[in-house]
Amino acid sequence: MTHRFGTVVLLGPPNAGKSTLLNKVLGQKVAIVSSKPQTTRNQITGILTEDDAQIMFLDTPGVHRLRGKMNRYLLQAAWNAAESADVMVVLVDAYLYTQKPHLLDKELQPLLKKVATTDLPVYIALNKTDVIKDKKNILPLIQYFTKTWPNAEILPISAAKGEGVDRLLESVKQHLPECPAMFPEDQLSTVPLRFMAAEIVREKLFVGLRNELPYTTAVEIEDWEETEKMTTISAAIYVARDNHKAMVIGKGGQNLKKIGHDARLDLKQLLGTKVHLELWVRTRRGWTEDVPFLQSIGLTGGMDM
Ligand SMILES: Nc1nc2c(ncn2[C@@H]2O[C@H](COP(=O)(O)OP(=O)(O)OP(=O)(O)O)[C@@H](O)[C@H]2O)c(=O)[nH]1
Ligand SMILES: [Mg+2]
Repeated sequence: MTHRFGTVVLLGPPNAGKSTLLNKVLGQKVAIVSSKPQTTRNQITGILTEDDAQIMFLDTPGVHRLRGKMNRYLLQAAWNAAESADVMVVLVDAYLYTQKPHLLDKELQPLLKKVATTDLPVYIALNKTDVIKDKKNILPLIQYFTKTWPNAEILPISAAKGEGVDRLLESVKQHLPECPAMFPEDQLSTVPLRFMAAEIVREKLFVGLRNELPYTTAVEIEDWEETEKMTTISAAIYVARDNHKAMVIGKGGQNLKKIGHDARLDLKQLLGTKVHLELWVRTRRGWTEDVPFLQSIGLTGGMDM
């Protein structure tokens, strides 16, 4: 039997469902998900092991046009991932574009050049089809992509429901080089556990905090101690301004309590032990522009990962 191994990069605008797709493919959560755009900030890997293939997926930050140092790093992480892949899967929120077709050109412009000039096989996954009631509405999107990206193959999917995902997997697999598996079959990711733990806390900030606040928060694990039955984790939540501290903590500590509670449940599952989680909110003024700090929390544009 032929065995294949290769890398598939998931690219697309923010909020398209890239991380949802990665988790669905693996059948386990390795990437955090929220209804807010720009949830993913690093290159996240997920390893799928099957009898005839092992596929390394690279989940990336959504490709967008925003100013600032952190956003430049986010974009760089996505492009670096694309450079190292064998296949490119571009995910788009098809439901959004059936509602607002005028956003198509605007949101996909930054991806267009990459897709048009790549030698890699490209798949466009029209995602969120589960919420498109009248499937006829997908046709204009297929026409749009056939015209603008003639080198790509188009597949409607629902990452959340898993519809079309097997077909996508079978298609991408055919393009991977013949090669033995590179990772043990039970390895799900190359992302360190400590980083995953920080991500879980960050997900709860994205889900639990309102408005723009999550975009100026970051999480760093400060201390980690484990025994067979218990993991004790101390994590810092960084905010960019003093007055954000009170907003994260909430009235009577309500927000922070909920964030801690929800994060602890996920951490318990991830680590398979009881978890004691301590959260500290710290101010680091203007951290989104502070390059050494960005590097210290792993936002280096995917350079060192
Ligand atoms: N209805 C529906 N919702 C979906 C589907 N896939 C993703 N979503 C939702 O879309 C939102 C964004 O999903 P993510 O997986 O975080 O999207 P992303 O592309 O990783 O976003 P960034 O990391 O911000 O670039 C979440 O609320 C998901 O639950 C889908 O197939 N159907
Ligand atoms: Mg994501």
